[in-house]
Amino acid sequence: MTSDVTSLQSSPFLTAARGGTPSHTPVWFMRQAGRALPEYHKAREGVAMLDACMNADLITEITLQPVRRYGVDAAIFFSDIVLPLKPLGLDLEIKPGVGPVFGSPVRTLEDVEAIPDLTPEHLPFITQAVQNLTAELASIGAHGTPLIGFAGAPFTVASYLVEGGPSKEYAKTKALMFGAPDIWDALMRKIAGISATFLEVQVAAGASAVQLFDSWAGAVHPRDYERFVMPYSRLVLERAGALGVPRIHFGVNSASLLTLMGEAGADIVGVDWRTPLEFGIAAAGPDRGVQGNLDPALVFAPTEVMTARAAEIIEAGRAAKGHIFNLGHGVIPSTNPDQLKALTDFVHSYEIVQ
Ligand code: 1CP
Repeated sequence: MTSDVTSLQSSPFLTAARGGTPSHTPVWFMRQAGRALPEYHKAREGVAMLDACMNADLITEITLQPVRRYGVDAAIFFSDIVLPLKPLGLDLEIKPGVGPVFGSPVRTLEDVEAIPDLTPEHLPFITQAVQNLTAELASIGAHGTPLIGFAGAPFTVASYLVEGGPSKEYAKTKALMFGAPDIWDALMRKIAGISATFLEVQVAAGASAVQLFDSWAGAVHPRDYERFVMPYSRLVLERAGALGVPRIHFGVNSASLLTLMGEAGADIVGVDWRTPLEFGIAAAGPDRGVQGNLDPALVFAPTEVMTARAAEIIEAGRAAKGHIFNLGHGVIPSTNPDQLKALTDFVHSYEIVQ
């Protein structure tokens, strides 16, 4: 079956993302492409993560793998939140089992000013991969399958740049935030520009929704979020809003931030699994939809235990302006893909009663 852009707009994912009533609750999984899939390990054999993220053919293949296997309602572009910093010349590696590592952390105004601005010319492989993908995805599913573009929000990307790698306490990041607000402002503006351009390139090439990952924003107090984090995420979401695509905004441990994360400029607020979906719906307010939020560890329970919890989430989601089913954070690498297939089928077959 082939489909056009008009048909794609009536796909369950984009219908729910715009607050409409889809034929079934749409479902996709954060980090659905990647380590849980044997076909991913095969495709990545002998290829470093960042090299995979800069190879249009590999990006296309890896992005399509979970769509083929699970029949999810959306694809998420295979890349990483730090990827745009690589073509800018930063000393970046994504270390297996660790994550993004920067050889020269960014801590002074001179460090910030040395980071060039990102332009679409830095990302030809992204444009190529998105074009390949949207052409392929158009013929998957009754309406075609939408592609979600994504970027890292300034706080979460800053945490890697300032710490030099993954962190638990964000001590150096917060030291800069609280102690050197001028450097912090320059750094956050710089990253906001980079992340917004990354999203613009993906949407210009055919992505039909975007997700801004502020995975670690839950580490800050709401008042600090409002002052030191939200203005910069708003810059990114405003530029994405000008593109006319639905915007999803997600963070982990974000219960106290959900209202602010919505107000930063989201159409859909991502809810992590520690937060009851009803609470997330109330926090997002009547003008925004929600995404989430099954505990990613429930895939390790018997299938009927997992699906019973999924049913509760679908039921709760009916009170929202729109509900996109997802896990409450990324797929755990040791997940059995058969469980995600069973979960997708369950969500699709669960009857919507008006
Ligand atoms: O479905 C998908 O997998 C899409 C691709 C994707 C996405 C959306 C990857 C591939 N990374 C991301 C986003 C991302 N990257 C986030 C936000 C999502 C989240 O909260 O999980 C974050 C925080 C990162 C940073 C990152 N990159 C980490 C986390 C490190 C930490 O601080 O704990 C890790 C482990 C990576 C590497 C990475 N990115 C993606 C994959 C498949 C991997 C593993 C590398 C490999 O396979 O060798």
